[in-house]
Amino acid sequence: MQKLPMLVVVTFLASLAPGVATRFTGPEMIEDNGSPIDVGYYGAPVMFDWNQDGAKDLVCGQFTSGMIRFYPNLGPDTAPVFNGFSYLEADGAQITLPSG
Ligand SMILES: [Ca+2]
Repeated sequence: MQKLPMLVVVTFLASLAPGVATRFTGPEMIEDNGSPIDVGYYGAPVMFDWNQDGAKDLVCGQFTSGMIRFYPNLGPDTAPVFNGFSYLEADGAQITLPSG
């Protein structure tokens, strides 16, 4: 089965101020250390400051084995930088969800 790279982010170019039109640009590949991130299908990525360092990180499911990847953001929210991931754990065990 051929996997598709995770194609996600639509760049948000607008102020959230009332009355200001929101503009979107085309999709961009999210990269980890210079290579597109590939989690298979149904990744459901979320940007959230998981490690509470002030920068939004990437948390994303992975089709194979149903594990959840955590990519800490090493850059600013406006230009995130990812360099590796770990799997989320609870009580010392990797979190897994039912997967196909
Ligand atoms: Ca963070």
